[in-house]
Amino acid sequence: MKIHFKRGSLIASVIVLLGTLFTASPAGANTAYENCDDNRLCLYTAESGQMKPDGSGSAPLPRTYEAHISPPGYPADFENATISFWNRTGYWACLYSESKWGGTVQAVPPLSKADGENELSPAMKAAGVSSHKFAPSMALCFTGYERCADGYLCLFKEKNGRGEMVMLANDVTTYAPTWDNQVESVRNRTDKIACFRPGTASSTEKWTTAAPAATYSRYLVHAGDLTNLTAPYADSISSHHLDPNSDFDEDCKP
Ligand SMILES: [Ca+2]
Ligand SMILES: [Ca+2]
Repeated sequence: MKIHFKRGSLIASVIVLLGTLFTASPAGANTAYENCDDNRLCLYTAESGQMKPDGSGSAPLPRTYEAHISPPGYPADFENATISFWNRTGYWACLYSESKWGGTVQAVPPLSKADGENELSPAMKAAGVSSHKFAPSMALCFTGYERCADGYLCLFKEKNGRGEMVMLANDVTTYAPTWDNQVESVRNRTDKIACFRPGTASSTEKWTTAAPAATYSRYLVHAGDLTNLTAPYADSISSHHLDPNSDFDEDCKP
């Protein structure tokens, strides 16, 4: 009887202690890094895994994403609203200051919180987190070329295949105003040579370089290649055609 009585007291004490723990925080407040399940990236609107009160009286929930969901942007209430994060996935979480994985980059290591050296950077705080993706390595946070599907010529508005992308399968004689003179990198996953022009298909415009002094009517990106565009081609191409490469001496000739 004595033994049973002692066990009973011990269990009762533990229950009282647990009760104390669970009722410790006042209603409506939230403690650090709550509501983040395993294998999720959780984005919080205040420092150290806290959520900014939303005026409803109950604690708002963080935004949480499974490791296969890499959104090009967030709903209005979460746009530029991230202040801290918990990456509970096994991937690097790549945070971007612009939508469509553009702008400033912050690579968050797997299984890390926004503490110490992993704090959201001042640059990112100023510009605001606007999109994210998951990557198997830190380096892959700094490129977006993987989005280009096989068989397409892909144009990107930022260097390294980042920012807005368009995938094309055919010749384009005149780029739309939203793309004209705005391409900064290219990936060619067609089986043809991509021949970029400084003007429209019918234009006689040429690029000129000073050292060496030369003029170019085409800029070539071979099948399977990817590249950043440098001067004078960056932010300058206005049309392209795809050359089947059946006549080596005549590649991309006007
Ligand atoms: Ca932003
Ligand atoms: Ca142009």
